[in-house]
Amino acid sequence: MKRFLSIWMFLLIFQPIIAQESYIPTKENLEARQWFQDAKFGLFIHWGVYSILGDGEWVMNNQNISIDDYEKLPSFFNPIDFDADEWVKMAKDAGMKYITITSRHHDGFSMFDSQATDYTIVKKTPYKKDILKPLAAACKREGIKLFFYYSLLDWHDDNYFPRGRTGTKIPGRSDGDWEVYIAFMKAQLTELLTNYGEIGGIWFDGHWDQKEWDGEIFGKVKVDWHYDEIYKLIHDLQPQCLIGNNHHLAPIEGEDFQMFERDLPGHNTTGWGTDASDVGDLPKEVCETINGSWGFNLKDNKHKSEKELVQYIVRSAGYGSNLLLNVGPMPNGEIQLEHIKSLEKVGEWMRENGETIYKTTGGPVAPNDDMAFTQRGNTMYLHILNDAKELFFVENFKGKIKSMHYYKSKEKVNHKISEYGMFIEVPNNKKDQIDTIIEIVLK
Ligand code: H79
Repeated sequence: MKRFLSIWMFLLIFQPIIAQESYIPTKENLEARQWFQDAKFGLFIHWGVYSILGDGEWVMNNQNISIDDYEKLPSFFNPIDFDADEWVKMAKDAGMKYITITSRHHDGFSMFDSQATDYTIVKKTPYKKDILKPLAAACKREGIKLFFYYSLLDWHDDNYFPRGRTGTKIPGRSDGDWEVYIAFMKAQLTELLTNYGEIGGIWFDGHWDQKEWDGEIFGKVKVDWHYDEIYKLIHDLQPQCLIGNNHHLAPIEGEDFQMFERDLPGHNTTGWGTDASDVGDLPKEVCETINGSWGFNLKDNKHKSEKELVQYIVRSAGYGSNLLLNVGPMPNGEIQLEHIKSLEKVGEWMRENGETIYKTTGGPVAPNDDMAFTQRGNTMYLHILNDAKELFFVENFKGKIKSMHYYKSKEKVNHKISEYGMFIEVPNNKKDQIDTIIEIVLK
């Protein structure tokens, strides 16, 4: 009896993940996946009332700000300098093809007009305007696709109950009803997929909040996220809309792309990321910050250099993945000058070298410290990323070479192929500090 009870309780506590079963992506969806796979570079935007405090998007949890205190923030949020066209143009000039913005982060505050809650930018801020509306319009004008980040976890809504492993010390939270919370999310997702035209995708985050975690490995999920209903709802409303979920697991049925937070696919340097064995076949996206923070952080000066940013695009592409590069706009609606400048430089690089990135797949050899390969048809692009060496070796290089020259100068590249692989000589005077690109045309 005891044993029976414990199995029963186990099943009650650890719900299996129920996905959108027998999901067959539509033609529009498959085309959208191909578009996504080709896009290679997007802008992530973390913006919310937390930006006011200049301490990142986790500030409510990190400083244990009570519900009552946090609710004062919207009354100060008045981003009079927000200009959707400027953001979209900045992204486009940087060579980005899409924008993913936080419609609602873990603090539970909706940055859009929602009838499902009063806790929104329209109803609670002096600004009173939906920011997704002008952004959607600007994106449409400029041919940039718009994706919505949507948090599954919520530190503000009592109905996010049972609570997860984070936000537990935030004062003022009460018990609520999980099923009501699921219905709320479905209502909001319906709004997001009805009121803003065609949406590129939904980017879920927070699943891991409901996973057991002993500091080293994750256990089972404690709740039923109703992904079967949520994913079906999204695909029914907009079949082309790509679903990604930052759960750090292998893709679940119903998802259309797989994302990797702050790690290249197959790497798990954070310790809580996706295992190499869970990397699937869906289009991939790596996300990373332009400094060290997602939401605006006043004291974060770890701005990545042009070289670091470009090389991360190249390495991501070498894994066949997009890079979703994040900025955290300031509370006035402007993006930090340092970041605007960095993106301008990246844009210059992409204009000159984008041919070696866009519409490519990962190359035949996985990226390493020295290099990354991208490939399109019979052409391979070998990106030399280590400017401290002159001799390079590509292990197990296979393929018959028709021509091999520097992408920029068109000069021939000294190389030798043996049964072990290819030796390449890149003398210092031929090198580019950021990326020496070699074009290899195969027979
Ligand atoms: O939106 C940005 C972040 O706010 C969000 N995802 C990006 C895109 C994010 N939230 N958390 N994380 C990323 C990583 C957090 C990991 C931890 Fe944990 C939460 C470490 C400890 C608590 C994971 C969950 C490991 C244990 C529990």
